Amino acid sequence: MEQSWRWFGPDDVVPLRAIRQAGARGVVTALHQIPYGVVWSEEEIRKRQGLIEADPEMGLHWNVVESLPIHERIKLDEGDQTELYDNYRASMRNLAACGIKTICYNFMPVVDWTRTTLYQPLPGGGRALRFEAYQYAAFDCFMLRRPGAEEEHGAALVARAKKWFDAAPQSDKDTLLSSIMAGLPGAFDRYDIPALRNMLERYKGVTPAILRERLVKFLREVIPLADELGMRFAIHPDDPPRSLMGLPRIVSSAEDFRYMAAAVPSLANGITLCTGSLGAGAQNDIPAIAGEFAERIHFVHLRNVAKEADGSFQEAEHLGGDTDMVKVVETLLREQKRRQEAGRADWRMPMRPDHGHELLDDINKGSFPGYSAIGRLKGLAEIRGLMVAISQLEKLPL
Ligand code: DNO
Repeated sequence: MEQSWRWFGPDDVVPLRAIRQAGARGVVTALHQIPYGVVWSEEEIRKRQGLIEADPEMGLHWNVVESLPIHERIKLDEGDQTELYDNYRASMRNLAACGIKTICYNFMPVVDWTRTTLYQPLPGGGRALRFEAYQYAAFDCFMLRRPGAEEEHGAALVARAKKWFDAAPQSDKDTLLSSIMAGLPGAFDRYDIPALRNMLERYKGVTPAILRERLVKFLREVIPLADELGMRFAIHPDDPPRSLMGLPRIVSSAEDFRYMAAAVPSLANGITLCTGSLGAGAQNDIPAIAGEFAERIHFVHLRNVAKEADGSFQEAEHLGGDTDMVKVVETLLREQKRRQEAGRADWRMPMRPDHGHELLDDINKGSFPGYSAIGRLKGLAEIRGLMVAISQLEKLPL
């Protein structure tokens, strides 16, 4: 696999040289400074590419865009979207002209990945991302005060949530809100409670079936051009793979991928296999999903989570947690071999270690939540070890 690393651009406290030291060559990035819906010009793309490739000795290159974001009005199917689609396709053409052809994106309404705790202490002083079900219920029921939320969460969780909410100082509630909002990269679209309520209102009546239709509409607007340009789209699954704040989420299971593939069969309509996002859902068997959709996997995020009975989960070590990473990696290496034998020049899949614990000198460095240097370096090193072992034992190309 093509070992890669997410870089948030010049403002990322984890510099490009850390990527090289961690042993990756592929750089996964986005022009986070450009507002959603605005064209990524070839000039801006080349500028970023220039930074990444400035030192030829490091041998880094920009291999995946994560993400080319979809404007909320497309998910809302609001107003005339012609210009948004024209701009999106213009960005695709500009990226393709620069040789960048793998696009990661998501179709989560309002929020992206969502946690309640960004700094859960680990034994020995590390820190992890965590989703605590009763705190999320407290947010939904008593901070957002969403009608119907209490019934959805169930009595036991609501009772625990209420106890927490009544005792917690305002500063803890503020931290909870900012933790829940932390998943939106870049400087745009972070909401406070009134703005969130307003967004939820705009999604009122949007069922999963309706959102699915909108996703298919988006795919029909972009996948034909992706085919023409030789680009690959890789949808990122919902994280966590369940409805949040009553919003529909439609990229959470094998069934959802089946629906997408049937609606727009081109292989350019592919997926990002994010083992951590999918792995937080009890409905998902990750090695089985990797096997079933192997030919559509254009990008891989490897990470593990440990689930708890009440719906809470915590980010585990990359080879710990509930997902059988050995099986997943073996399945992916087999798919690579199949692609190689089919004569595809780009048979190697871009892979990045997703999220890492904050470890040792990571603490208080100001890296983006989940994107510490040492934690991810450890994750990548463990996965690399696994890849090499499987490749040698099973005679599969790395
Ligand atoms: C979280 C990331 C996601 C991902 C987007 C892709 O750490 O994996 O935020 O970048 O959902 O569009």
